[in-house]
Amino acid sequence: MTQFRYTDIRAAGIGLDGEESRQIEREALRIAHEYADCSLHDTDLLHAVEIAASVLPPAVRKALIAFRDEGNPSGSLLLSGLPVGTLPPTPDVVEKEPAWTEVPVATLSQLMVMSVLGRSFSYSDEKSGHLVQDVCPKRGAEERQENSGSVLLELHTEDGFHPNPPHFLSLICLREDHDRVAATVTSGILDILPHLDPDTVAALRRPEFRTRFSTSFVPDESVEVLTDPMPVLTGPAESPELRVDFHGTIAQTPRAQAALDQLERAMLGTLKGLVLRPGDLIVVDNRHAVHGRSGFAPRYDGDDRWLRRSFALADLRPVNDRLTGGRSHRPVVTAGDPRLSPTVASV
Ligand SMILES: O=C(O)CCC(=O)C(=O)O
Ligand SMILES: [Fe+2]
Repeated sequence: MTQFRYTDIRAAGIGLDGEESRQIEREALRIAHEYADCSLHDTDLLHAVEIAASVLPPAVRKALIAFRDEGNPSGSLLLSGLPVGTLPPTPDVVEKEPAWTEVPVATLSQLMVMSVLGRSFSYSDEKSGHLVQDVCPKRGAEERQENSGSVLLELHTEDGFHPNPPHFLSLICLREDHDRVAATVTSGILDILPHLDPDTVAALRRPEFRTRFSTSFVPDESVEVLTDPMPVLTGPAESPELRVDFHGTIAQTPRAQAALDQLERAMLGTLKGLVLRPGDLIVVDNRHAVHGRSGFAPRYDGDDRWLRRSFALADLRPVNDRLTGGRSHRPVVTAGDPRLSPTVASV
């Protein structure tokens, strides 16, 4: 499988007009000027962003507030027409990743949107703890099941292996892929619950699934670390929360495997998505939806697909003692962790 089949959601997106977009751009440039020497993790900068978010059009704020509090069946929300500003070439190696001050308009516009949904945060293990991270194809990483790859990225909730996965993630598009085929897709648990039989739902609620930690979250990449057995679905019957990665979640029993297969089939059958264009921003409700991306062909010519991603938590208080360097979550697997012992970590 190299492509997903999905219903296009562009028409359901909320568009900003030129004047609305220019107003956001002006606010972003003002903050960028005032905080030019600061890290994005700077508390005063983040407060300035949150205050500036009042410049978002009321219809956009209302949609974000409703999405934050109630969600929706598909678990995603699309905004279009956000400003991205003047852009440097698409980075293709980690060392060349631009500082936020080189992409101030897109970065601060995205953080304004996220500030309506929650509190921006990151993981110190990943992409140097950047609060907004580049998502672009990396030479040599083509086959990886990570956002630096370019083969089809299988459906997943973000960081489902982590004790504190993001509640929301957003992806803003700066550049499309050359062939305009890289579709970002989502599937919401509320959309598919009616397609699951009660035995499958019961099986998904049993702690019979282990999920592999992403290699960047493990100090020794050669060791596979898995979560303890846990359920895929938890919480209220009518609106369960979801943690799954169809590449990294390993069912521990035949009934768990059958349920996981059924869940994946149902999700693949109800995908919503689109090929993001510059100025599009998609928000994913990470407790209620999976996301993925179809395959595409990078050229590494500075004009490749380029998204930027950021995470938000509904509340920082429960994780405040685990944050470092601003809003970066400390590593959860460190050298000496018993889970790094091959006997514990092996499947
Ligand atoms: O590239 C995309 O559209 C999605 C990538 C992704 O899953 C992520 O960055 O978390
Ligand atoms: Fe992802």
